[in-house]
Amino acid sequence: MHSSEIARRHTFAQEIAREAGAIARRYFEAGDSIRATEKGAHDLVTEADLEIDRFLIGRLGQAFPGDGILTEESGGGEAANLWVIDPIDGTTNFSRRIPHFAMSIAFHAEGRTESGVVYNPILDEMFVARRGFGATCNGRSIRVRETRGPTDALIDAGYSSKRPLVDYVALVGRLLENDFAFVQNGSAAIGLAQVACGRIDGYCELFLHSWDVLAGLLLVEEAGGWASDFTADGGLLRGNAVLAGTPALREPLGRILPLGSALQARQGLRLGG
Ligand code: LIP
Repeated sequence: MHSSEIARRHTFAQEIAREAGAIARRYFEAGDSIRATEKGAHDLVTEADLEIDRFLIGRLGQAFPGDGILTEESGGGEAANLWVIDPIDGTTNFSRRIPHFAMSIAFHAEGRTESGVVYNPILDEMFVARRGFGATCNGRSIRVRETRGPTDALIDAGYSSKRPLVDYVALVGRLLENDFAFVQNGSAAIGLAQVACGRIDGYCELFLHSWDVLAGLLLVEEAGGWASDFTADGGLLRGNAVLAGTPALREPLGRILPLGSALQARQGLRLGG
């Protein structure tokens, strides 16, 4: 795709992320409780997720009728030019009015992510990356942190109920055994954006979908970090484990979650015990 066509989509993604953010803020700031439905254990959807999903699909369908769209709430399939969207990443936080959630919008063309936008509408933080053009937050260039090593590193280790609990316990046990500190903040998109801007040093989770991570992974790469090849082995549609961090942590984090076991994890083979 010609660079000017990618640039047009990159700018548009930021516009609609901000508009979608206004919808989320309306629910977040309204007095009454945010109604949520359980899709599974610790896996919620709210009326705001569905309204924003419809809104983004509508805007993109009008502006780029030939592009494919894959979203958490409406699904979708593969396409040469594909929008990969999570209307609200961190829905549990959102439903509890914890300002740690975001719209995540990625544009994936000919097998790689070209543009990524992660927008936290409550903190009004617009994280943006375009392949080959670096990463920014609210227009200011961002870089990953210069981590010295595990004893200096803070990792966001996301928990997914889609994998055996014993594997998550083993994962955080290995982080602690290897001198890492960890948090679990409930949004992969924001977790990866925080790696990109140097607030934390790494992100790992045993299973996620592409709509949770594609935009965030490009942010990390364009901010000087590294990220696992999430779309390997059909990860774009089937999901995958995710690992990302600062350069100094590539080897120690890779030992804790060997990407091989990522494949094992997706096939339900056990990490722990
Ligand atoms: C969430 C992810 C988070 C994970 C949660 C959930 P959602 O996405 O961002 O990393 O730990 O289980 O999958 O469901 O809020 O879009």
